[in-house]
Parts: sequence; structure tokens; C-alpha cells
Amino acid sequence: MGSKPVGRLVVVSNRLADPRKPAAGGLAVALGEALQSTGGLWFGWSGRIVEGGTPGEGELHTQQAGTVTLASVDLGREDYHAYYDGYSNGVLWPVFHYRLDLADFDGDYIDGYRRVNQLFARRLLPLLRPDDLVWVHDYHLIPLAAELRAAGCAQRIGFFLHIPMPPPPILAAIPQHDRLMRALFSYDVVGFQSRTDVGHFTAYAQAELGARAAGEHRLEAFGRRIHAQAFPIGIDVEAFERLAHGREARDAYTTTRSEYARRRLLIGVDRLDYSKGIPQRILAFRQLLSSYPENRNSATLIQIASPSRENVDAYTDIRRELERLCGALNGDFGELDWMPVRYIHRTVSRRRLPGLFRASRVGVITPLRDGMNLVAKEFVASQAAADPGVLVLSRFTGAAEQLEEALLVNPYDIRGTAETLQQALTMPLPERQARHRALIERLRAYDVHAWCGNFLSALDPSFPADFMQRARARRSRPPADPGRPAPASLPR
Ligand code: GDG
Repeated sequence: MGSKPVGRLVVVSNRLADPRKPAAGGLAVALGEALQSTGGLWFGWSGRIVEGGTPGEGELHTQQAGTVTLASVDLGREDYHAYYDGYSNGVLWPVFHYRLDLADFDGDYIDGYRRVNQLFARRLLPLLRPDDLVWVHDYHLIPLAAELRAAGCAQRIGFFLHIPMPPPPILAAIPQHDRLMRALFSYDVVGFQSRTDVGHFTAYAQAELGARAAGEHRLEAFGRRIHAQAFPIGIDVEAFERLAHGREARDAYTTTRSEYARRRLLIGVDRLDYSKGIPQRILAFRQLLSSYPENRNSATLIQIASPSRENVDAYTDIRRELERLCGALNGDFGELDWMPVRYIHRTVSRRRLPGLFRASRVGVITPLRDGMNLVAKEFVASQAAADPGVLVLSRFTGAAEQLEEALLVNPYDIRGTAETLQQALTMPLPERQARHRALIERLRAYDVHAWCGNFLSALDPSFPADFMQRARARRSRPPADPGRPAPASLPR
């Protein structure tokens, strides 16, 4: 094992990130490193929408970024709307986050979703070489392998689902669920964030698709055997720590600490998404101020909610709801010199985030449902070991399976969450240190490089175990691009 040269890596995701820009987040950087080391190809949507474009058609653009080829396809307005806003974010996102009430099943978007997956397969296939390993990311592209296989693609193809996999009866509410899930059997490896997700997928495949277990991590159906396993995604801990020691993070820390010198800060950072439980978090903070009045004029919640998917109706509703809740809280509890909640509906520079995290006593990460949640990990990585803040984390995140030393909460239980916030605010230093030590060790052991390496060696066992370390050693860091904040997850 290990003598055969590894194949070229081909990453396919809805959006691409330029791997040369270190301002890109951990995931883009890790994928970029893996791509660079194999001289790879990154394929996806160009981000360009062509008005009046022919459905199912889109021009291909290629560009060289060091040793990595970036290949991207334009989409016509109609395709984009049905594939992205419609099926991906109006049907799959809510259902996979257990929100059948928010799913738009009437929209008739499935044809556009299929068309774009077929277009991607058509444009990608001629670019593939026989030894390539193809790694497809996320719910936008579930049918891609089936489309590639139908056109004769025999390369190994892996799929990673970044969002949760719901339990079978919820999944079965999607009118096309069987065809959609059957398509996963065209992959060789299907990766999930958590063991819970793998359990749901296995139960669904057995009950609805007649799949049978064929050994550890193996399922068989439709004459194919797939490898289905949890590969919990991590962050680039070292890069985040470097960011935390950078000038902008230090400035953010100092300014925040002096501005809130007499206050104890709690912080939440999320894309403004209904899955993130932000309204429940505001209510829990309100409950904290009611139940534990000693926190009045002291505890302050900074909630950064970066704009996201503003074309989808459910996102306008959540924005209004949050503005109302924050306004009411500040109106009811605020003093001339103290606003309980600072709600910021803007993207904050990635370089400042670690400073804000470090200045906060409590990280409040309470999604109703989340595949993993990288913010929880970034909060932990930002803390000073000598005087660390406390992570309050929803038990319904993938991260909760790993970060056992966080204070886990049920975000629907407003009173329970308020009590846990109080526990976090009053936790003695030795306990904070002990919890932080255990958490940071786990983050290091399961960082984004380990995630990438583990997935790739499941896809092709000839990938050496230390592949990612070697890839990193070879990489020379170009100068930082300070201008452009970028999310650590794939751009959504
Ligand atoms: C999906 C899954 C899974 C957020 N606001 C700002 C900002 N961010 C950055 C965070 C973090 C990233 O965006 C968000 O990552 P999450 O993991 O928390 O959530 P999703 O975007 O929903 O990601 C999720 C992930 O994919 C990876 O597999 O963990 O479960 O839903 O890095 O820091 N960054 C900046 N300004 C902001 O205002 N710069």
C-alpha cells in the first residue's frame, strides 16, 4: 500500500473558493491544500447568472490558480432560481434541518435541480482523467454521481453532506425522496458529519430502499456497495490561532474589552438562518435577565448575524422576528448606559472574529439543528488557556457529539438554556480551564486536515495517512489578502 501514486483530486461544490487566498476559511484552505498537492481541479458554479439563458445550458470558464485548475459554469436565471433558491434552499435545506413547515413543496423546482446537476455532469465529464478521484460536496449536488455514471464515468466518487441527515419519516416527506436518496448509491463513499446522521441514513436506506448492511460502514443496494461513515469536519486550529494573534484580532479584543469594561460579554455569530436558533437564544438571554437580575446592567449579548439567502422568503421572516425580539429586549431591560443585546446584521471581518470571541466570557451557539457548526470550534480555538471563556452549545449540533466538555443545552428549552447561561457566567476558573483544555485537545486531534485526509483515504486507500501533513509541508503561504472577509465553510 502507498506505492501507487495517488490520483488527481477533483473537488465539486456549488461555489468555488480561490485556494491561493489564505483569507478564505479553513475548509476552502484545506481543500485547496489537498488540490494543490495533486495538481487538482475545482469545479462548480461560477456565481454568474445569465439573464434569459437557455435552461440546462451554461458556459464553462477555466482559470489556473497555481497548480489548481478552477473550472466553473454559468447558470441561466431560470435554472439558478429553481436549482439554488428553489430546490436546494427552499426544499432540501429546510427538510434536512427538520423544518417541514418551511419547505416549499409546491414550487416545482425539481426539474431545474436535475437540469443543473445534468449540466454539471456534462461539463465535468470531459475534464476528468481515468485516475481522478472526485469529491462532491453538499446537498446542491446529491444527484451528480448518478448523472456522471449514466454518462459512463467510472472514477471513484465520494460525497460529503455538510448539513444534517434527518430521520426517515421527515426525509420521506420530500415527494422525490426515493429517487434523491437512491442517487447516493452511485457514490463510492458517502460521508456525514455525525453518527446520528449516519444512523438516520442507514435506517432510511434499509426501510425505504431495501438496502442491507454489508459489514462495518458498508451498505448494499441496487447492486452497489457504498461506504457510509461519519467524518466530523474540523477547523484549521493553527491557522485560527495565528489569526487570533494577528493585529486585527488584537485590536478587536482591546477595543471590545475597553468598551465593555464593566460588562460580561456573551457572543453569538451565525449566518442569519432559521436553523441557528437565534430567536430562542434572545429569549433565553431575556429569561436570564429575568431569573438572575444580578446580570442586569452587566451581561451583554453581542449577536452577529451575517446576511444570507435574502431571496428566500423564510429568511426575510426570521430577520423581522429578530429585529422585533432584540428591540423589545432592549426596550424592556435597557438603561441609558446599557443595552442588553447588540444585534449586528452585517458580516464582520474574519480577522476580527477571534478577538471578539476572546473578549467574551460565554459563546452561545444554540442552533435548533446544525450539521456540525464551525463557530463553536472557532470560539474554543480563540480562547486564552489561562482565562478561557465557556462554550454553551446546542445538543442538536454535530459538534455536540465531539465537544462533550461544552455546556450542552436544548435550545427549545428557554428556561433550561437561561440556567445554563448563568452556570457559564459563574463558572470558577479551574473548571473553565479544565474544560477548555479537553476541548482544544479534541479540536487539534480532529482538525480540518485530519477530516480531509480521513475522507480521502476512505475514498482511495492508497492515499497515505500523512497525505495532508505532506501537502501542508509543501505549501508556501502567499501574502495575506486583508480586504476580503470569507466564511470558513464553503460559500453558501
Ligand atoms: C455549513 C453547515 C457545517 C459567520 N458569520 C460571519 C462569519 N461566519 C463564518 C463562521 C464560520 C462559518 O461562517 C459558518 O460555519 P458554520 O459551520 O457555523 O455554519 P454554515 O455556514 O451553516 O455551514 C454547518 C459547515 O457547513 C461546514 O461543514 O459546520 O453545520 O450548516 O466559519 O466564522 N465569518 C465572518 N463574518 C461573519 O459575520 N468573517
